[in-house]
Amino acid sequence: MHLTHPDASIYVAGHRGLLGRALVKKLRTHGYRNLLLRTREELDLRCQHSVNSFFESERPEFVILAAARVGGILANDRYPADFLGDNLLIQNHVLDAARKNGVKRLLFLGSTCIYPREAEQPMQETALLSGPLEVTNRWYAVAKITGVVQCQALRRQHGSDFVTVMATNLYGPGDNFDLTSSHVLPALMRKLHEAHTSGQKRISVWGSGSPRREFLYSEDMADACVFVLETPEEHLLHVAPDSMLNVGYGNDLSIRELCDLLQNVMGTDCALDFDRSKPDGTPRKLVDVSRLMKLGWKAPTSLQDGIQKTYAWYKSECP
Ligand code: GFB
Repeated sequence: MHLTHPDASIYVAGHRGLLGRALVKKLRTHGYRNLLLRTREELDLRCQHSVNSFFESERPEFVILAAARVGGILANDRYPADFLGDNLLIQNHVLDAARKNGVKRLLFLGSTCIYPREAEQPMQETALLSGPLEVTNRWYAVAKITGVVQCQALRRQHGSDFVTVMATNLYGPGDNFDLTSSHVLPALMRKLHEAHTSGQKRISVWGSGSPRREFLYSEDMADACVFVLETPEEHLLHVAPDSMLNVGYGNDLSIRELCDLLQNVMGTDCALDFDRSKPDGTPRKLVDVSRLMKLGWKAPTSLQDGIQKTYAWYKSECP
């Protein structure tokens, strides 16, 4: 059942993360005033007992599962057991409790790394499980694939209205700017800013610069999530019979081109040193967004504008 009422109770799991904070802002803008929010300290989603107690006492009507252990290419490689294990625990507990407590619709956040490394571009939802995964993030990918397939299984066996959205690489205000665990866009933004302000004027860019990535502004992703929650089930399943929807910007660029765009928007002029001892990861992962476009949603924020907004936030929060 889709979201219609401003008093519907909506549990946003992971509301302090990059997407979670954008979701809370977007839901409030849309007039939803009954949001259930718990920090990690208040509710450890890796603990099944705590998750069950929370669902039994609060009985959320709608759930957005945006809580996950996430990170960039190096963090995925360094902490494979956490990326696989923590994500499996979180999603198993939440999906099970949501099903048992009659949640009306749940939105599960997948990722475009669930698709095979050599999937045809742009990648369609039907590419799921059609070939081998990229090695640098297969731990995380296996966990997310399990979540997507579990949502499909719960729908099939129990009729649960659980929908999955596959987010491309997100960026925006509140992102992780830590240089060892972050994704590429915030890492390069910070490196350029610090090199520019310190007068050092050179930055290290991991890999060859040739991999291509698609970037989506976090507030656009939040907008897509609310749009999907508000879409009637029959429309949604007509377009997405497997209840999977890719969410992307619609085009991609190489890491070298991303550096040029960042420099342009940020007004920096640094030399780039490509560090080929670091992995490139998947060569390309552009998603096919035609399902969501058919339903009537398209990302409104250009990469240039999104970078501008993110940089303004970065300068105000981390000067
Ligand atoms: O964003 P990123 O860490 O992860 O890296 P993925 C994207 C590309 O940017 C890789 C290069 O080719 C990196 O080598 N890169 C260049 C850098 N300089 C840097 C830098 O300073 N920091 C970082 N982090 N990268 C992630 C997955 O894959 O995508 C996650 O690891 C998830 O599990 C996420 O799926 C959406 O795009 O390769």
